[in-house]
Amino acid sequence: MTVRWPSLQRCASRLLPVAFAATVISTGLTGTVAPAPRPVVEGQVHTLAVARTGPGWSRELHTGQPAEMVGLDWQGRRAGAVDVRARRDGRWGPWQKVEGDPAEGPDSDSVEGRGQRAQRTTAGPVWVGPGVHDLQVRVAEGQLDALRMHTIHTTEPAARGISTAAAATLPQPGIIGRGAWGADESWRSFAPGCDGTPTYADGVRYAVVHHTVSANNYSPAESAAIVRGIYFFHTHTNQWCDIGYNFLVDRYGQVFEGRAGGITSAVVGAHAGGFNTRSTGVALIGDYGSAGVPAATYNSLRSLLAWKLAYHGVEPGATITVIAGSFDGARYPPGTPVAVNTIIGHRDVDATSCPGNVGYALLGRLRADLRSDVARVIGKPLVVRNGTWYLRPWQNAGPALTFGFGNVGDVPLMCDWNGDGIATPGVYRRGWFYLRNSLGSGVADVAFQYGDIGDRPVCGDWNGDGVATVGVFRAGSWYLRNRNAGGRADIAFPYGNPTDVPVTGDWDGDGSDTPAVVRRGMWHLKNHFGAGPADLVLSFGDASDVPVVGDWNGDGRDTPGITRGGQWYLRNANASGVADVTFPYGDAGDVPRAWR
Ligand SMILES: [Ca+2]
Ligand SMILES: [Ca+2]
Ligand SMILES: [Ca+2]
Ligand SMILES: [Ca+2]
Repeated sequence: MTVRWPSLQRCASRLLPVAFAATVISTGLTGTVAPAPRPVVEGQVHTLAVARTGPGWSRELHTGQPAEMVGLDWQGRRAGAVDVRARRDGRWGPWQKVEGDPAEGPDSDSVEGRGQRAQRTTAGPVWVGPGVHDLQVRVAEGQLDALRMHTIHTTEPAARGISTAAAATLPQPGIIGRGAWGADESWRSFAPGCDGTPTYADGVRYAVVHHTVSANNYSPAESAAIVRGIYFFHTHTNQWCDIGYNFLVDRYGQVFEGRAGGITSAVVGAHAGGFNTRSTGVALIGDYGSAGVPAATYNSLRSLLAWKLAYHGVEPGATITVIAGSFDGARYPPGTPVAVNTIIGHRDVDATSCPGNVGYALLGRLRADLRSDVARVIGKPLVVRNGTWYLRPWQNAGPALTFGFGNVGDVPLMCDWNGDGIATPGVYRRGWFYLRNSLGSGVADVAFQYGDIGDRPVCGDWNGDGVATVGVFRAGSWYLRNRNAGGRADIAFPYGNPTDVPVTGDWDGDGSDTPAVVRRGMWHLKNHFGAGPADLVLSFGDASDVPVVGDWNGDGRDTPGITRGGQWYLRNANASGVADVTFPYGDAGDVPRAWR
């Protein structure tokens, strides 16, 4: 059987598979995979022709080493396509079209974009099924010089247990790490100029969705072998320093870590020429030119991007301006400002049809879904200035909701006083708390006396019942109430020095808020109430910064932030390190808080 495909269905790796009769499993397969024996991945290079070949040329090849994936390359930066088919049990399977893609790859001024590798065009790799020894190749399009075939033997070593990720707010989805899918880390220094060191950008601003254009007829157990095959091809044939994509999602909803460097970091990939810096590239394993995207794939892509974009403070669906990097054959010359959505398909920035017409058509729904996913749960900045509150709808964008509550000199608080899931304002004024249960100007819904002049007020859900209540910090001791009413402290203990800044948060995500003190840029976190040492000490900010706590990425854990002269620096981990998100909002002298 010969199936012809419209040439529009190209993509990043230019593989056009034929069969896509996969059985889609809709139950949650997303999860983590236990470490397994090191899998086998081996490659062979076969010279098919030393001179120029064109349409009509074909050749059969017997490989001693079994092959599961096949890629090709030829001399020069030149478009072309090759059909490949495999013989199994004495019968030839259908032809698969494999297209060369000059649009995929690293920016040309990067280490992996320079040199000899740019002089050849690569195509693939495509999945041909397990244990193939006999292959046939024919040129479908183009005049191809010095055509070579790369066969990749990539086996699945053992069955692996898959556990389902726990649901919370915007939790990190189960991601199969490089160790779990069997990445051979030595390949990151295989190509000339590659020393295994990832390249980082100063943040992630948008996501680029791809499809691998490899076949759709693989089993869940074969996905890791496909990822290893793509990794092998990208490092050994394309001569990149790692797999091009930052993440890969299979037809069954399994998510794989792509390029090394840390899933929470802004790792620069090689997936969208000229647009690799400050983007994260996610490849759907399969061909979505005409085949539908399985629900499991969509759901995992949605969970992955909700988590990843929230981590970097990206507003889903917003339009931003990015600057095109250098890339040979680029759609936009280097330095061109390009307006892009924060969730785009590869075709939006490069000359490619990636991620396929069906994949591309899903992006509108994906943007809307992610917008509501993320807006609901992330911590957003607010500042209070002379009794006026300015609440921003996104971390780095949007007009503020503005209203007055309290007076100059009041200490602002932002907590969920009635347990309806929405934080609203409160102020502390000389031993009195004034709490409001809605956003907007108006009188206090609750007012009571608790504490004394000079105390520093705090709020939080100390007992995990969903309702936030007040407390005060006085001379190194904490006095916490479990009701929003006057009376004696329910919890009292010494913790910190009188000059420390008291803050509170759910540092461990267990649903209850606990204290911390900030002392000259050092955060001393406690996960329970009582005297004694901190559970965790981390460094974030300087002595003159103003601490502000929030669940900035909506994953259920509060983490540090600081403001410094109107600039916000947010961290999404309770560990020392640099800011994950930074943006300007407000002025020096404003009191910063988080809301959601
Ligand atoms: Ca509330
Ligand atoms: Ca409570
Ligand atoms: Ca907690
Ligand atoms: Ca968080």
